[in-house]
Amino acid sequence: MSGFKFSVGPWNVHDGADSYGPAVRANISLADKIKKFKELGFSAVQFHDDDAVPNINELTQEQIIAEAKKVKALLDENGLEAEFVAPRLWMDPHTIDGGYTANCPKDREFALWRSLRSIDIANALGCDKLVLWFAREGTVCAESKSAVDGIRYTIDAINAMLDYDKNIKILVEPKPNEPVDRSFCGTIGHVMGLSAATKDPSRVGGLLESAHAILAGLDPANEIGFGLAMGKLWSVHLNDQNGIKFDQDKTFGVENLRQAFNQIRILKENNYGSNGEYVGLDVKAMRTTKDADSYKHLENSLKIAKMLEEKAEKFDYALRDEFVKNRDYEGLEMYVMELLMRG
Ligand SMILES: [Mn+2]
Repeated sequence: MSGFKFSVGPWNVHDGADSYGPAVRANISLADKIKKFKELGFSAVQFHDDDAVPNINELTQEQIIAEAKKVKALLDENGLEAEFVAPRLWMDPHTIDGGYTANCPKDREFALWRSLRSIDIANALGCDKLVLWFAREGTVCAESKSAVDGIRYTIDAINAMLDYDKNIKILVEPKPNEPVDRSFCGTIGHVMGLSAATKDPSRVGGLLESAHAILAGLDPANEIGFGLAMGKLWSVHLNDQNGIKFDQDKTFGVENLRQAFNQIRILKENNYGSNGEYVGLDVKAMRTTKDADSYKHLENSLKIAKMLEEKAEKFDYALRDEFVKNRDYEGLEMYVMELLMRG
């Protein structure tokens, strides 16, 4: 029995289109996805603003809230919670140069408008978390923006969100690159610095994605540990990634099992989830996956996470302490490998 509650986003079941080719699977409706997420054993759903409210730009605030309430009813019918809402700022014609850090003031205003509407949607869905993935907050042409102004604009935008809703919590999801070449806020350490510079650091924390940490050349478990040490790790996107290249969102644990084990272990050791935090699985199906297997990568990620939970439960802390006392790290390492490799 898993001690974690798991969450997932509608984008984790997709048609397989990538930068080099069109869709290869049929689209599945949000209603069907939500029903299936419940069957698979998820407890909550994560949303982009326009996952919950398509055509959001065309609607008034009242219409947006009314549309979001329909999605809330869908969640209630299936016994699922909403975990968070994230403004999808990277897909819009207004944000081709970024959102909060765009050089054009009108585009920065648009980014804030979408963020405040995302808070409205979160309230309608009954959740108090807003996630900001800074997709285009950085540069492709390094001289095109000031990194100093970019971070100051970002702090101003977060402060406006904190003012707008006294209960909203902001979770920043760092990523060092892609689609930008250079991000202004690439790691959980950056996020904690940003949090400290806002008007209410107690409501600004982080979401760590395994693949994003690996893209930064860092260990995801230690990034998780940094957020936990600050008391500000409020969500995770567990997945896997083969080295420093494009963001792959592979099934959790399939590239580096020991690294995956250590992510689960550090979450368990620190009672992650005891304040209602979810373990999000942000994974994508392979392009070769057939329609009938549209959810297989999610099933596999859940299975692997739960199997690693069992391994973490078996981890012998007294034995670890003995190895540490004798400074026998060769022995400790082999113990971990045997724990992972033996049934
Ligand atoms: Mn990713």
